[in-house]
Amino acid sequence: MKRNKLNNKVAIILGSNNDLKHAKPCVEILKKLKIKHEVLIVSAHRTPKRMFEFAESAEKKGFGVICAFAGMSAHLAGMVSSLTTLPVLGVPVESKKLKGLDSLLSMVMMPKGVPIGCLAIEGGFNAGLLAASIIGNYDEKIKSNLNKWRRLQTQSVKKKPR
Ligand code: RP5
Repeated sequence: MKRNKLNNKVAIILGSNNDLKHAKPCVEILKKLKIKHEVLIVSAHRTPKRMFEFAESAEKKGFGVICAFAGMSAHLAGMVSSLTTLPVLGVPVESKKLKGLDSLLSMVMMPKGVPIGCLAIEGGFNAGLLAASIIGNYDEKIKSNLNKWRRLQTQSVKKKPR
């Protein structure tokens, strides 16, 4: 129970500085829902020790969800998930040559035993919303912010096309 009170932060980790633009929609919705978050560059293959340290300490640092953005042979989300039992949401980044299909398949086909929640290619906004749902399970304020946001979305849908 103690953990529930503390672990209300979302970590957004990027496989590369070049992934930052793809994570912007995630940051945007987390800000809107007033969810504490940190954005960090953690590359599975370029900074493996940093990745290890990040994953091992994430829970202690108050993170409740990890959103991992990576492209191409995108093993970041799976590798981080192998080192923590926090929920890890993987967002496949659109790559130049294969348009993100490489990233998607790398993430979505995690073998049995170490799961990640895989979003759509460029699904950063939904990753933020899903992170809010997870944190909302034990943080009433976030739950209420998310419910309000959903109500506004529903209200914004016109009955007739213009
Ligand atoms: C992955 O490889 C990153 O997530 C990035 O999407 C992709 C290409 O990285 P850069 O060469 O652009 O740094 O590690």
